[in-house]
Amino acid sequence: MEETKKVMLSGIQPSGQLHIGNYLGPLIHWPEMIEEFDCYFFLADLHTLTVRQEPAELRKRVLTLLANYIACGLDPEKCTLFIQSHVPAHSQLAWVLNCYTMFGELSRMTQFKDKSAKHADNINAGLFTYPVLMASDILLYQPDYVPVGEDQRQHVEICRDIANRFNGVYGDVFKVPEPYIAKVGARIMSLNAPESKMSKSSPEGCVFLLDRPEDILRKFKRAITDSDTERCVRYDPEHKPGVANLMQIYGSAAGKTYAEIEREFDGQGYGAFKAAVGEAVVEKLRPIREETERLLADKAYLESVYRAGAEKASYIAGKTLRKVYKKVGLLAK
Ligand code: ATP
Ligand code: LTN
Repeated sequence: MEETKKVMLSGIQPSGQLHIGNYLGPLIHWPEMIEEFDCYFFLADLHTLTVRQEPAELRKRVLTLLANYIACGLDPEKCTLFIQSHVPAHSQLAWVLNCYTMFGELSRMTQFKDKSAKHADNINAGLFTYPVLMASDILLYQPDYVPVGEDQRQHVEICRDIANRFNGVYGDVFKVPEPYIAKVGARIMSLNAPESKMSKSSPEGCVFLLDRPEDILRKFKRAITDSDTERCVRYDPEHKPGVANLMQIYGSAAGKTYAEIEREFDGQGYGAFKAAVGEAVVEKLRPIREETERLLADKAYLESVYRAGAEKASYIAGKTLRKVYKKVGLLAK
């Protein structure tokens, strides 16, 4: 039975603190998946080097993200949790795949365009070839599905293109994976600018997983709703994007449908609604924050988790890498 399980893999960059977009989008669904799939979840630390990092800060963020993963319900006994840079095969496959990826297709990536506009003083080659490293992360483990938020769809698509191109030359070396994108929560918007997605790089509109309850309540109290005259809670993302975003957050955090939320706040203003969303998020995040703090106090345990994860991941990744090296004609040692 064990061998027939489908494989799932995903990763998050330790580029800042996790926010509720990362959580309510992809991460919240991962714990259910570990029961059904053979899951690999990793921390994409090499990817964060595309933007300048403060070394001590980065090391701290990696441990915090690992603790967050476990606190969110990723039991290391039931899935493989590891750190990207601990498995050298990721960088090794990335070099080979760089030679099977076209300049033109990388130039069309929206994340590259966005990030190079944002970091105009540091448009490095790593930022450009980011999707090739991501394709390597994925293809090494031959997954069936890659659960991510909507903004990563294009990266999974280019990974499929690279895999198909390689398979076209050398036979079925890579499984071609599917993106796996949740419907609700796939795109949580910023609380103070509901037209842009909540993003670590714009911390002002973010609610972080480790925020204190009073800060969370304050952030929701100040959240932008809408300037329309009809001040009622109704799901209408086009005309009421601020309210729709809060409904999305409330729906995921409290497990309610939009119709239920509309009924609950029928005849009430935005004040009561925003307070309720804040409360629901505080309650949802409380156990995660407490467990993360507990885990961070136990460095020896975290170390044992990422060491065991690296060993398991390296074994699988090594098999795929050896196959690729052989196919392209590198002499085995
Ligand atoms: P950055 O600002 O550095 O780009 P980010 O906040 O967008 O970071 P990532 O580390 O790029 O977060 O994303 C981690 C995962 O969370 C990805 O699967 C991504 O699709 C998802 N994600 C990021 N932001 C949101 C959001 N606002 N709503 C839903 N999912 C999101
Ligand atoms: N690019 C992703 C992080 C990431 C990833 C991956 C996700 C790196 N490698 C492989 C899924 C599979 C991001 O910025 N969220």
